[in-house]
Amino acid sequence: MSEPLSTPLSTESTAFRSALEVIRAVEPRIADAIGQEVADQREMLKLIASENYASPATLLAMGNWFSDKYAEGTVGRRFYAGCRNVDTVEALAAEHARELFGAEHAYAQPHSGIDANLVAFWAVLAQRVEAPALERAGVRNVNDLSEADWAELRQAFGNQRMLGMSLDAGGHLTHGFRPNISGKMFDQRSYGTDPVTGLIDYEALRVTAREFKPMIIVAGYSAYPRLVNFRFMREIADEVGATLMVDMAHFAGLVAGKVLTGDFDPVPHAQIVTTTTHKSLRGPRGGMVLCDESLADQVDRGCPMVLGGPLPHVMAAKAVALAEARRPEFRDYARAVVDNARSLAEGLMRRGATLVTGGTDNHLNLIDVASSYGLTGRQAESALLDSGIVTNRNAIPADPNGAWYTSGIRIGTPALTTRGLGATEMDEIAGLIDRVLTTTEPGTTKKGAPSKAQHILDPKIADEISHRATDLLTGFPLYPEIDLG
Ligand code: DSN
Repeated sequence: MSEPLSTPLSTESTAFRSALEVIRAVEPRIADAIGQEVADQREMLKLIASENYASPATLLAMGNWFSDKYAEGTVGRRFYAGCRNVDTVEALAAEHARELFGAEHAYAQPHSGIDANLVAFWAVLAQRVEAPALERAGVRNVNDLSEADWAELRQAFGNQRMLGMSLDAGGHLTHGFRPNISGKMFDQRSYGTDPVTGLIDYEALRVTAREFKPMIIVAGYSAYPRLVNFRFMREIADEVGATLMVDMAHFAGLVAGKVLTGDFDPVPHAQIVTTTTHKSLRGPRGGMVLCDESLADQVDRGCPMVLGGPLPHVMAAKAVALAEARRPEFRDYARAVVDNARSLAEGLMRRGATLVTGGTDNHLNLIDVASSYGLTGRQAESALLDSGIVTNRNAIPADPNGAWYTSGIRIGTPALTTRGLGATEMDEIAGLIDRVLTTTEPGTTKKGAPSKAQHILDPKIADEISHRATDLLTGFPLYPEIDLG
């Protein structure tokens, strides 16, 4: 009798298995941690709006010899010799980004979103503060300024204004808030949302901009479930002489996938656009800057201006992910992300949950768990995690529980959409979330006082939901092409 034929391992399985074997031979605990992380990600319902799953090609592109190369500077203008292959990689990443987003210029080096924003801030400061100072002094380089002119320029750098979206309306810490370096660099003022509709109040923004006269207006968010009209924002910026910067980290995948077009596509409207590459764009962990030609030279000075040595292996992965995002199927993906967020919203609201703004137009929803379920965001987040559902707490506008405990839970669909879940599954997930939150109660401190952190959830319910979440996911395997053995 002949032996049964075993199915040959896929190329991806062989690649990842071999990599783990090589790592295991040196530090088995790291190989175990990597294997465990894949297992955890496969089992959990991942609804963190800023997370996703990069493709095997993107992940593999990061583990290579480019990690061993220094390449300060940028393509064709390096401070190190021997960068021809890094130049190839960085130029390709930038080319894919320009083509994908229709941008005049792209800079693929930032290591993260914070870094991308810092590159952008300093590019604008260089264009609007440094360049005129050099011109006035009749020199080309800051090293040629007199001590007095240099002191004056340094004062001027620290004396500029920025207008950004308030944190509780969904803005980001790097948009001028004091705990972040942007808040220490700029005199910041915030714009918010209408207390009734929850939508950005553009007229109030215009009034604030006229009065405050910022040098930079920052648009973009990490917890706002609606569209932003970037044409309006540019009009306001032009009216007050501000540069419009858009941080599209959260919704870059929706721009790439042509779900956000026209007034809602930031690239044709803003002078400078920053992003991360690992959220809805589904690339490796990192950042990127797009800009018009007038800022290109300043942006390219990001390293060594504010960035440490580039990570060429990550730029290689960015190039791969951007090439994937240029394929027609990425548009289907981006559309499905938004459709799924809407299905989740409808499922939650039908069951009685209150959503900030009453729904969503993008990849995320914000549940007001305080008014819907009498919980803080911290309690809801922990109860959901006990039940195998990974979300994160988030402040809501005028949050009575502050930025630490919060009253909101932010849920996003980019990751589960990558796994192939659709409207039916979203409705079931809405039911699981609602069941966890309706059966969770606020807990108490050890001394019996009310606590904003502790929660009470019957472990049997948590187990039941957790099992259902895992069962649901077995129909949508993460990396079906990879068998780690
Ligand atoms: N940490 C990201 C998010 O979760 O929105 C933004 O920096």
